[in-house]
Amino acid sequence: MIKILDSTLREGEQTPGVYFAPETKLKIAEFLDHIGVDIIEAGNPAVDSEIALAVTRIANAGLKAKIGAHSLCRIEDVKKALDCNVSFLGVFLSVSSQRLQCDYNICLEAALDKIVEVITYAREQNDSLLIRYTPEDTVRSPMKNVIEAASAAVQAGANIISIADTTGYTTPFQQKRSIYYFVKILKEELAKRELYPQIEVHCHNDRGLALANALDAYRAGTDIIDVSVMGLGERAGIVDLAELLINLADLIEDKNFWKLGYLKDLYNLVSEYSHVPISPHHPAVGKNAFTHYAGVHVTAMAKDEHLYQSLNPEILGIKSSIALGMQSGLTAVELALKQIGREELAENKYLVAKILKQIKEIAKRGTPIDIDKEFIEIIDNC
Ligand code: HCA
Ligand code: CU
Repeated sequence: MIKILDSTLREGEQTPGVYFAPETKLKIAEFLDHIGVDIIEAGNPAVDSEIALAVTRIANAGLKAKIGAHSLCRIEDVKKALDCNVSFLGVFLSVSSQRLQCDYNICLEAALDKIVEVITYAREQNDSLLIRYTPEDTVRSPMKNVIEAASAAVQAGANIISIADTTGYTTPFQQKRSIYYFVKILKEELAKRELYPQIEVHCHNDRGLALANALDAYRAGTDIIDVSVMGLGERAGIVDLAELLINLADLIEDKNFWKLGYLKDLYNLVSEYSHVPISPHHPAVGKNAFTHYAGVHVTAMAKDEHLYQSLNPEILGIKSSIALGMQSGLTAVELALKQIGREELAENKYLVAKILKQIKEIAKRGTPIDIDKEFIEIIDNC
């Protein structure tokens, strides 16, 4: 069964301007736990003592999900992470040629030594800790380096190797540049060495392909996929939690495995505290995700919702709705009258036409018409 790692509290908090207070983080973590996320990456405790406090609180909150800390590949940082009582530790160190040369100024052997030293240390501290090693910027690193680093990490005690598309470079249609290829090759090469870690993918959205790449990785047999609420993260962010779950739910047997009904409240909470608005046309959770507008659509929907919906809004705890405006037809007015409990007025065809004319006039201002408020005023004026 595919596992989900949510990184709203770590990668998501790397969105410029975003800050979540510890109590907000706990609330977000509780929602993620209700939904059925497997791992919650709660922060990098070495960044700030308040982050360490939040990670500790979440780790001690008795949630079902594994609670994880993110850490540079340094013993002093790993110590801070383990002090938070986490059950998951993610350490990262790039083995790309550029990074080894211009940044760390070390050779591959020295990088491997560091990886082994840090992971051995973490494993010695805790037998049951889930340890992930990420060769950051995996997909732009020489495959040979990635295989060496991953093998060394697993032999030192890592359970998971994450393939990070740190810069959103992969694309499903170019074989050697696809995450599908990376998952397959890495699994095969490690299996040749009799190493069988879980494989995770971390897809950034710089090219708008994060979700496509995550699904490509699923097809290749990845074990874990990283996400965040609203895809929050550095630059263009990562895979969006809701978008991934509605797609995976179609592919797995138990359609109710994830409790998607909590998504909307979680998104509203994260949007409120991150000050990042939810796009109205965001799949599954946006205001318009199940709102029907043009006359032809609304008339068809009144007969059978499947005609313009391939997703069932009920699994998300949402009801489909209609919008009123320039594109509306008479059916929309009749449905809006029903919505406000005045369906008897729909008998008066002359009145319905007059209301529609009025709606189209108001629509020219270019903002939505609220059925439960402004529509009532329109009726009163007709
Ligand atoms: C970062 C980079 C990272 C790390 C992912 C990981 C990436 O912000 O530190 O450690 O698995 O995209 O490579 O998010
Ligand atoms: Cu990232």
